[in-house]
Amino acid sequence: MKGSDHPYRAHLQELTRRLEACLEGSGFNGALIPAGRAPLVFSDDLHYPYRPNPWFCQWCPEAHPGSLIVVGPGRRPLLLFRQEADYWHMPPVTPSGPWVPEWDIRVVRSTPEARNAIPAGHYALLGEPDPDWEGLAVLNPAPLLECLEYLRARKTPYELSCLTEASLRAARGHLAAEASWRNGGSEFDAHLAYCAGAGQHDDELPYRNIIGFDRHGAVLHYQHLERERPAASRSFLIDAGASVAGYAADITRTWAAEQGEFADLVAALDEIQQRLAAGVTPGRDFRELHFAAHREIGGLLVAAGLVTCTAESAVEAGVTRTFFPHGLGHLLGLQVHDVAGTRAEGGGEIPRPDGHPFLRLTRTLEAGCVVTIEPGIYFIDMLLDEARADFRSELIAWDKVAALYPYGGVRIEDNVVALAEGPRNLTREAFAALGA
Ligand SMILES: [Mn+2]
Repeated sequence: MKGSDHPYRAHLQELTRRLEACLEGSGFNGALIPAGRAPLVFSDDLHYPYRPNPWFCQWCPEAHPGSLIVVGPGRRPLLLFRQEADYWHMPPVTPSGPWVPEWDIRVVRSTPEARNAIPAGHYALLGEPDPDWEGLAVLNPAPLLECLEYLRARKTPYELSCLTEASLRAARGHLAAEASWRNGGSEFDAHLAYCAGAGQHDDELPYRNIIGFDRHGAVLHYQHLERERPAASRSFLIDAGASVAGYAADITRTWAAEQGEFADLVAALDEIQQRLAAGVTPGRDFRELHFAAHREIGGLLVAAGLVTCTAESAVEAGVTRTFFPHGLGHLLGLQVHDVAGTRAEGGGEIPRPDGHPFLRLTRTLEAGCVVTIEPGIYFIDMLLDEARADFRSELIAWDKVAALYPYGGVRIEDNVVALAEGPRNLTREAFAALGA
């Protein structure tokens, strides 16, 4: 593709329009956006992993520590590309992607050189406070940041292509990790297989892999990787993503070792997940989709014999929240839980519904919004104990809970784009492209 018709060009134009609209009346004539740096560990000369500033990634596909961009209406974007004179590390290679012709790129060797290269102007700075850039700009003015955050939910075709690539990478990792589990690997082995399959190491992944066998599947953000393989593993839950040019995939799959009640539960939840994903359309209030998930899960609890009441009573009594205690999904993009999920247009918050404190997305979907759809059913000690201690106890079939308890839980999570012509499921597309 030639530079001139690359979707990046239209993306850059859209970002410039958004910035201009959000700057209106502010008195600023542009923004400085640093790529960020990796902080030093206390009393050490080693750094924490580098996590680039997402605002930088949105404008510029190649983020390296110490770089800075200058953007604003009516000006060509300027990249001050930091190439330190350094024989301890490999300096970043001067960029050459299809986005390069759209930029003025100036290589800088030091902070003073970068500061001197910034054209005169009244700027806002978007990013972490950093002594390197002190005194040059107003740090993160709230009205500007809120305006830009709100708009970030609408993805451009360029952003959708990055998210599509990220899903493909993640799907390759998922297939490799599943194979490792089926072939007798430990949680740690599955993690290594995932990284090899996705072609990314830990610091490149958008979040730490959640890889849980058996009961570990009941820990929503299970953070360990057991080195020992259990004698026999009956279930495998993996929540793992990948990133491309700063854009994240966020995918969960759950596998049963053998046919039986747990495999049936996984299959039934998969059907529910796909029905909910079909509801990702412009104009849909995500809170309503979250409630639809509760009604679906109520039906599944009845069908699986896990409750002794009707689906409606399971929802009303809060029993569905015992088994499904998190939100249906969240915005996805430059951050895995992308910004402004509860932000109203023009400012203010759209409240979470009572009793649903963990729902990260309360907005009405627009064309180009990318969300996760991730219903789950878990057997979590803390929540089961709470339910056992009150009126919910008689609504739950405890013998069935005991039978499924050793499997931990099920979550199925896809990344879905709301589009006028109907939802696009990036995750199912990626697995299908790999023949899975
Ligand atoms: Mn997620």
